[in-house]
Amino acid sequence: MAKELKKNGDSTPAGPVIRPAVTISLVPEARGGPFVFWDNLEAGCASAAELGFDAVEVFAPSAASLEKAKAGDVAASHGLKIAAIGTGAGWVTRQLTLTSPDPAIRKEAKRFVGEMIDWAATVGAPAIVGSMQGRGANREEALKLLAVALVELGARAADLGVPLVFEPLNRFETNLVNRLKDGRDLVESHEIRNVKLLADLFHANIEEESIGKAVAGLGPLLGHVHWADSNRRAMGFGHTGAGPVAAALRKIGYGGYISAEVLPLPDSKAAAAQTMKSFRRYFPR
Ligand SMILES: [Mn+2]
Repeated sequence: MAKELKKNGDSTPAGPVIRPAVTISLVPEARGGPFVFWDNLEAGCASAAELGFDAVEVFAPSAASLEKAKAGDVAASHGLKIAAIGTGAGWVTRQLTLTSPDPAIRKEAKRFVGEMIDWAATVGAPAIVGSMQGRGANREEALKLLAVALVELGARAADLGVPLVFEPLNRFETNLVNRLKDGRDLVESHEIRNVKLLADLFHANIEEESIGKAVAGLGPLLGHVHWADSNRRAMGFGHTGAGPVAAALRKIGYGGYISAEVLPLPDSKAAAAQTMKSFRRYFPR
């Protein structure tokens, strides 16, 4: 909150601050996935800090692994916050989903995500439910199960003073919630509380008529952004028009992170550096 005022001495509040974050995966089984830094939290944080990021988003095997790694302390030692914690390792490593027809799998998925929520809250961060939504052979039934899970997990996060973040995914990754408006409709129904939406611009590029309009349509329900280009590379390395998206974020007064959930191409540092270049272009401070 140190940058509430414009640097030129104008005392007009500059509005909510948008901050850059970058992903670090600590999940070997996720190799090939869209994460900038890999395997080494300390080294990833050092690079992130050097490049000027404010925070890291961590994709970890479990809440216990984050606790053991003292992930909050490692980030803080580099002057970084934890922007968010991904929960998809439950799917990647154990095929858990919140909408499995098998109640034992659903129960274990809820336990897995619940522990991630609990740990993330200790560093003031939200957990993200993306691939843990699963894909349903019976879509209507799966959507009901998803709503039940989000009611429960949203309440758990609320008790700890953090939101839960839900991420619509493109059609090749789920048949449940593909578009941001569908995500909004879901979390505004079924007594779901304290659940915000994640706008992943790679998914949005596939599913939305207009990414900017879809993002603007979320208003205050927008809780996190995955700042990725059309091909899942760093913004600027594909063909998404970032300008209208940045304008939409400012229009709705978004004050969270834009996080680079992108492929480490041509390499991790180049992807991270390109992300900061696009951040500085579209969100000059
Ligand atoms: Mn994403």
